[in-house]
Amino acid sequence: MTLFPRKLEEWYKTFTKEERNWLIIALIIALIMSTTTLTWHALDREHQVPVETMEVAPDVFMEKAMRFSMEYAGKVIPEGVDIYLAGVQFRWIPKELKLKKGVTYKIWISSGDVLHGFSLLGYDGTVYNVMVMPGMAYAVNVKFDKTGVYEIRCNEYCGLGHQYMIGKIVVVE
Ligand SMILES: [Cu+2]
Repeated sequence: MTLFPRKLEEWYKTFTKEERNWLIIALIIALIMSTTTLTWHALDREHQVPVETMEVAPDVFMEKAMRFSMEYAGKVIPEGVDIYLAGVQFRWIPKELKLKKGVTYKIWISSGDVLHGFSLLGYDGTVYNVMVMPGMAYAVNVKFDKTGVYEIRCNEYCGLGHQYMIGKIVVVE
């Protein structure tokens, strides 16, 4: 079989009407998405996720989270105390955080082993999503305006027990 090079006209065809219309629609969507993203970034500084990052060895962070977990087990975490939350196959340490309503807390999140995801959904539609990489800690500022129980879910597939990786935030008066 012999291959013949194609002529330039065979490669470059002018747009059909449908192709041109789709291109215009795609450009409009891209424009709307970039505008809303930039506007949100400028207007809502408090909900930027994460607000801070730092490098940390997984075992060092795990120890911090374990110590924090033991110190505040069953207790309401006071205002101004930084929270340390570690994701590890297949649980969160601590598995439950008791927080006060209306108080802004800084939660440091990291992983003790593989890649995890921190996903927190609020009743008011607030969503926090952070990718949790081992070796990095991410700070997220959270504030709850309503009491109740909020779930922390791992949103990055991390192994066979991934679906059981559910933490809890209990917000009290
Ligand atoms: Cu997971």
